[in-house]
Amino acid sequence: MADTGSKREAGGAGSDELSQRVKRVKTDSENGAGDVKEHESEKILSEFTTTSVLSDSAREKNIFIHGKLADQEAVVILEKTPIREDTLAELFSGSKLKLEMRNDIYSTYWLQAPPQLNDIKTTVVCPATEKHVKKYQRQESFLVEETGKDYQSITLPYIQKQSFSVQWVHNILEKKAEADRIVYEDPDPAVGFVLLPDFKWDQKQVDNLYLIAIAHQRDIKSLRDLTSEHLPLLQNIFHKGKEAILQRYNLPASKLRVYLHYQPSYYHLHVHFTKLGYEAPGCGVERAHLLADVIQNLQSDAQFYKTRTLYFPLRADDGLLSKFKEAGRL
Ligand code: DD3
Repeated sequence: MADTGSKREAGGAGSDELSQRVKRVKTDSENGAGDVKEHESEKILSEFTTTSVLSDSAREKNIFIHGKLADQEAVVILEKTPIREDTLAELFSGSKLKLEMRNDIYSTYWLQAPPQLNDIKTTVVCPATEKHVKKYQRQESFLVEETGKDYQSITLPYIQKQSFSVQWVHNILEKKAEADRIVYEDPDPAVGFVLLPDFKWDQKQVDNLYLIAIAHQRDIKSLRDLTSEHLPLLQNIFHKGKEAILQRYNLPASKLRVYLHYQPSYYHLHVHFTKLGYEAPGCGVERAHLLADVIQNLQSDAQFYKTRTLYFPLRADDGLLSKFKEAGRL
């Protein structure tokens, strides 16, 4: 890949990248294997009817919509993508301008970009559960203090009872989905992992790079399960993940934020790799734990994450928050 300037194009992002992506549309209930054909997915949103707008952000230029897709509950997420330096020439030469106003040396316009530069990144969750709908509803959040004992008596029973589906994670590990998006894999069952772009990332510029490393081991739910036993796995993800990102995207470790979430949004061990300076959702101090710190903490205390009090935000409608309230911990 040629380095064409200060803003590199992200590797693997060709002109038919969007069509590559829609080919992979599938649902949990299909248990992995049923790809929707490209021509079928082109029009699926023409049948979408809006129930309500769950949230939107003028600053982030996105909107989360709850609605119905052929009698099934669905969540659709629309997001305008950043303007890329490598498309500027095409944008200036291929667009029409409509004057809005002129005043002295100032003038404003509406630029009508050619369709290929006007993509809106779209995520469809269908059939969506109540949980999916709630996840995107704007909500107040509360900081919870979870001791090691609270984890055993409140959080663990709750997550076991919920049995959140990680079918999509297994699909990735088994190459039933997104196999063509894998950036790096170490297939070792004990210390191996799959590194691939998180689907929040449009992969069109490295500025908002976001990859996830998913462990091959399936029995680690979260940070709370980690002990010094897992150091070889964590160090392997840390070193080989950074190396793979340097190779593919030409980004050195000094430009990366490598961290775990607690609470995670899915209970299968994974590590986030985002570009430093990109304020990815969930990278704040109340949820993110730097992998480098996690490794050091486990090196000095094998049981660190089993015994420490951990703090994390929960949304007002989160079932786990009710459990903490019932236990008089909030
Ligand atoms: C998810 C967290 C999870 C709704 C939404 C997202 N990266 C994923 C399926 C495939 C993926 C992800 C759950 C779900 Cl919008 C419910 O995220 C995924 N594939 N974050 C990739 N590459």
